[in-house]
Amino acid sequence: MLAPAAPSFVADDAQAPSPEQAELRDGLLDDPAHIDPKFLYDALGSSLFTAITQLPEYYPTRCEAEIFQTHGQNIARHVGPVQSMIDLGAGDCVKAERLFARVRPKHYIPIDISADYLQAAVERLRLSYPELNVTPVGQDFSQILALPAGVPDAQRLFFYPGSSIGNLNPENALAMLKRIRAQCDGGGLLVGVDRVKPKQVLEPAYDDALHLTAAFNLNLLRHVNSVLNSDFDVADWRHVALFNSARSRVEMHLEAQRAVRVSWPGGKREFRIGDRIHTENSYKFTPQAFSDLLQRAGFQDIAHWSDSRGWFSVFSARA
Ligand code: AVI
Repeated sequence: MLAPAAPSFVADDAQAPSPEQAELRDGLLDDPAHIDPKFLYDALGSSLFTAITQLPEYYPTRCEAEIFQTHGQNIARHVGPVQSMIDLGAGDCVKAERLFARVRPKHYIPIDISADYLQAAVERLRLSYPELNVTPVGQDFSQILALPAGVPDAQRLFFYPGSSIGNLNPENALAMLKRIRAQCDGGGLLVGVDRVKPKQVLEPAYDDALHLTAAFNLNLLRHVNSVLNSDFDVADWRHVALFNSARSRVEMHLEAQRAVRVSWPGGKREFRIGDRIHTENSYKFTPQAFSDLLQRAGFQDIAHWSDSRGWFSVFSARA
């Protein structure tokens, strides 16, 4: 028997925007326009971010490494025994790898929106740690945190380093912490948090002399073009980074350098010279403010460690 003809609604469905396209279109049509920072991380964006972490101006990665180097033993003691280490936004997995010797997980679950980028890192880890059970997950965990079947539910450690939690607005950060806590099953969370400091330190970290952060921000437009089939020309835009002290966050924007018309299938938007697209917030916390946030999410037994300059903190908290 012949297979039935394809139903006629298939053609219409093929035209419907994907959820990502709809999200981008809605953000571009908003006033002011905005694009979610997750679109910074295509393969090139992820490589650019790795390069940013090596810049002299971008202190968070080095400060966090210093904390693990100096206080690793005390941190591991507070964390306690770990069966499964769940790495949120794992990227190249290097930060978690540095902790393996201290926390000795049996299962490692790196989760990252950029699945391709993760795959290369996982292949490397499997060679270096043949006994470690590695289960990579390509997922945007900002909305739903779905762990693969088979992750033991006892002694889970959620690892959320690099101050990535600062890229969520306060309401979403609280929701994320609550989701993590709900899946901790009596385990805990180890999270890196960037601290409030003078804008003379903050702004160069997001607007470096080599213009790597500018390239990282502008590359988002290329990623958007590939997802939305839009016609952004990177040369029409410039990178802007500023510290908004009232909101305790560094903001990244893309600013139109001339009048620009951007089109995509089924839509368009005109920008005047100087109009901005808001692309990222990076919230900065005092230790007290972050400790309060953890408590509001239901965590207890909260401890934190800082680098020698007090620029960055690592918090350990139990569910
Ligand atoms: C990934 N995240 C914590 C970085 C930050 O510092 O907010 C992203 C970044 N944006 C510009 N430079 C780095």
